[in-house]
Amino acid sequence: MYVPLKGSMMTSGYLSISNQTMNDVEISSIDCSPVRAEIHETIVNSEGFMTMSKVSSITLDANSSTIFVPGGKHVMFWGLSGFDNEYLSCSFLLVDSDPVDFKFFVKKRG
Ligand SMILES: [Cu+2]
Repeated sequence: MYVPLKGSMMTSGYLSISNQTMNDVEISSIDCSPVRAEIHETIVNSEGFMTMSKVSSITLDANSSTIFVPGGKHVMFWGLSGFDNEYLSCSFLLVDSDPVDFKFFVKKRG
């Protein structure tokens, strides 16, 4: 993820996730508190405009992976202006399973 552009409250983060278990895993949401974060997906609507919307959940089949990329799935963050740590701790909340903790590496711009 990148720190927000100057004057912007929002920024986005990208990652890849792999499910190395024998079971399907459903990610219901992300928690990066105290930073507000949501899983989003960029979609092109019927008029050809790019919009993004909150993803209600992501299902990862057993032994599969998914990649968050610009123009696709991403994590949206709010209120990070002035954030000065190298990492942001987050966790994915799973349906029927314990949360998975991980860290975003926070890149400075320019
Ligand atoms: Cu977004």
